[in-house]
Amino acid sequence: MKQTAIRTLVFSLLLTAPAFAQNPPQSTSRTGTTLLVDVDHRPAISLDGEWHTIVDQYSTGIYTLHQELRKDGFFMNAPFDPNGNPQDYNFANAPTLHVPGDWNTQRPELLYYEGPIWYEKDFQYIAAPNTRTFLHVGAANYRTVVWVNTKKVCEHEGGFTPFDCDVTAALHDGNNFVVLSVDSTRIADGVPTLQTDWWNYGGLTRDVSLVTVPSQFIDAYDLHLSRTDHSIIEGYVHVEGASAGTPVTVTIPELQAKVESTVDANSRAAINIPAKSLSLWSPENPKLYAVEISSGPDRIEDSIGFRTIETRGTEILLNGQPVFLRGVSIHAEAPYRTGRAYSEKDVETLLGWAKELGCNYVRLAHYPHDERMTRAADRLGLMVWAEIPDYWALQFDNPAVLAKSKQQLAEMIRRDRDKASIILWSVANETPNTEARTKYLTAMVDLAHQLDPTRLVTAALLVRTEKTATGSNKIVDDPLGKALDVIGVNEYIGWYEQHAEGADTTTWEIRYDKPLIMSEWGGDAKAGNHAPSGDTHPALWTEEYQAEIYHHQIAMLNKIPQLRGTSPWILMDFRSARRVNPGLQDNFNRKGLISEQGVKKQAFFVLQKAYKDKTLGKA
Ligand code: GCB
Repeated sequence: MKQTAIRTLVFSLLLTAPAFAQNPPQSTSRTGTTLLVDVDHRPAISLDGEWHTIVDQYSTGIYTLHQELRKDGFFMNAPFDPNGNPQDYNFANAPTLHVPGDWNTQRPELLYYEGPIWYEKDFQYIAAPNTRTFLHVGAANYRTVVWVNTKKVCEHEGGFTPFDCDVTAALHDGNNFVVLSVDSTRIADGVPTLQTDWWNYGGLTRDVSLVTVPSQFIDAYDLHLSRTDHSIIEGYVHVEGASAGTPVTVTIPELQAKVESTVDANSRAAINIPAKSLSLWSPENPKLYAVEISSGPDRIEDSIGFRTIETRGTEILLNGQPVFLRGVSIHAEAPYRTGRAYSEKDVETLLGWAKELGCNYVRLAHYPHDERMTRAADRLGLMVWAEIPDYWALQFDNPAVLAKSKQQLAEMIRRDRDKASIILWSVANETPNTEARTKYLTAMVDLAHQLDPTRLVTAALLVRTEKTATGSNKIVDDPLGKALDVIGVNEYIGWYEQHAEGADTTTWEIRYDKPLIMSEWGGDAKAGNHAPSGDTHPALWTEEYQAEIYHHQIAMLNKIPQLRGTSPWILMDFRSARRVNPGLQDNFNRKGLISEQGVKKQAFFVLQKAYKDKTLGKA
């Protein structure tokens, strides 16, 4: 079979250099038609575990001394022969790193490392007739090149979305090996770009597996509740490689529903399922249905909840009913051990804390989290704001960067469109208000709507402040607001501006007739750092002062009539290279309600009370 690397993921099969700054990839376009979905429900050979690794600070594995591309690079995985030609590497006895997992927290000497690291793993494989096999990478930060048995099979840019390389033609029966170069170098034209307020955890941060599918396989579907008729599930199934007329069957056993359809000339079958006694998904009733989709020899199973989400004026309507989002922002930082979160245990802990707070919603900042997180949100009944790392000052006038953002948005939507929990796609966080930015992000909003017309699109905006006689007036009029369904706003009254009491004299003017979510607010406290008892003016960085910020913010937020949700910053302290104040920060952003070691700060209980008593937001 001809080797066909996935066209939407492969920038160029000829381009072999992983030191990408010199070799910017061709811009990509995504159709999503040959990518795998629902991978966590498909049978797979896991390649998780120990991988041999080589830290390659100078990209020696790819470049000669004159910076030419090597033909005998590390991707050849040549066996070391002490009597042969001198060879500067030897995967066979190279130290290992665990996959999944960032490299920074696995070896003390890699904590600050940014650059390329090579990964190698041997595995056994026996081909099955009429199938295709993909190497699935859950996420690799930031740029990755993959070789199988010395053949280059794909490249991917973007640290938080999955990719699947077609490795069918590169594999043979018996012993095989895969070599990946993962380069975490921050680049100006990357998404995100050079500055972020989180740790640049590098490596194969999520699961890696081999997934074999029939040569004609289900590669995309969208099954959702009709907004106009709550007794109809509608959508489509796409079968890669299927010619017009190929049958598709969708079954929901619990509803005794079985629908047969056929694909059209675009390999896509329209689906319409009458579902009268449907139990709708909501935080109070996170009902998921087992759904089976089959076409020819391919069959997949999924767990899907059915609900609608829309806006009416300044209301957010879940299943037609107004809803208030009681939330918290969460980074994919692993509790207790630190590092990138990836396991069921990480997810259980983080979302368990969100439930304990009384949340019905979480903002998964600032990039797509592990799929376990959105699956768990589905099961636990947490509505989700899902985001791509269009963060701060991207190169908004660079079309190649826009292509990267679009690719990441498409990958996120492709992976997660089957999750009822996700109600909001966010296209950006705190971007500068410039014409180039507005044009760029409006294109992103349009793409989100086009790829998924069933959900709402948002972004976290910055606000303008005007002084008033008694305090200040916050004006929300960022022109990007025109394109959004829901306006997100970040503000830090009591931390980056004014004292906590400043919230009492702040008024809000929202110049959009749309729902508003206060997507960030809060302040830092070092767990265990307390003000003296009876201190009526606790100092910054104490738990008491952080709690005070929460008290004043809650009172202020309740006065904003069109407020429909909040996700204060943030559930847990997280590692950040920008936070270098010794003794207080030590490379952690301390705005967590909980420390990275699981210690709850006073503000946790302030917010918990407001959420549980429903004294923040409408009941
Ligand atoms: C923000 C950013 C967030 C930062 C936070 C902070 O507005 O969106 O990523 O971590 O402020 O702590 O400054």
